[in-house]
Amino acid sequence: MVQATPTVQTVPASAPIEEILDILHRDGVIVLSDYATEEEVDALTAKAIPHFEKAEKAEKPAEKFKGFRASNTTVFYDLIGAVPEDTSKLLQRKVWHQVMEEFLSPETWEWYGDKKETRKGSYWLHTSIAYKVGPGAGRQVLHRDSNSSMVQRTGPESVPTMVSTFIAGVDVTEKNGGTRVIPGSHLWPQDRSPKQEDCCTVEMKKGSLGIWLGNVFHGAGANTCEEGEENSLRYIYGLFATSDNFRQGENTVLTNKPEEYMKMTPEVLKVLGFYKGSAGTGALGGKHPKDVWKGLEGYQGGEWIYQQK
Ligand SMILES: O=C(O)CCC(=O)C(=O)O
Ligand SMILES: [Fe+2]
Repeated sequence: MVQATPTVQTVPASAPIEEILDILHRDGVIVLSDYATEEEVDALTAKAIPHFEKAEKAEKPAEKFKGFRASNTTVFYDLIGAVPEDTSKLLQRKVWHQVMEEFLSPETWEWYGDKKETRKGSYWLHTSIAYKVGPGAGRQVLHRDSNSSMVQRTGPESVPTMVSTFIAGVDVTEKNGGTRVIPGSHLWPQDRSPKQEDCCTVEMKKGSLGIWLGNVFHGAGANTCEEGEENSLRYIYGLFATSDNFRQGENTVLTNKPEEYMKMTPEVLKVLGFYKGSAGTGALGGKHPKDVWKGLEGYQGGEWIYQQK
């Protein structure tokens, strides 16, 4: 049997929402062209560049090629904090919200006495991350973003806990390392591992929005451009969403003044939300909030009594 080559479908961001959702249900991935204007993304990139430079200066050489990210890749977290005005505009498009409403707002029901009560969930921003992927960058490991929620996927019946969206800051091509995805892999059994042969490239024009469900396998492609070639730096801006039940019952980091937190021990600060969670979530600029939040500047911490960091 001849295997059909997988492809990613591109439709205008103004296409009927039913069409967009049908494609996403079927393939788990789509590109929406003309999501943002060239001027909007150029303005964002101009403001992002100093933050990339700062991140590059802060990088320890040993960290450069290791871990989850591909080589020759600079990312900075908390894009909405770094470039608030331009980023928030990109979060205001109706279609973005319609997609999240569809995939991250599941209904759940439970017994209250002998009555069944149904509640509908909602979504919120998980992370906003800016990426600059340069010539020589290698392929990133194929992965599912939903794993950052640490809810065990069991198979096609597991709903995504995240949806990943990326605005193209330049024309994204196979040559500059466009993300490799496996359409349909959101419906795979859990024992099937991803292979590069199953992938195709998310190619998109500047200003497009690539969307994939958090349970779709994907990973950055290799950037085979020469230094200085047009579009050799692949700028993309990730706006990741998650179901809004992944949070504390009370927003405890807002309940006290900084001077009160300064007196608290590390284990108390941990349960209040000043440390990243076990999956890396709850970070501030990618770090433990207690290390970077201004209100805790100079915090000495003291002893961990009940648990280790
Ligand atoms: O760089 C890319 O194209 C994809 C990045 C990615 O998959 C991620 O950060 O989770
Ligand atoms: Fe990813």
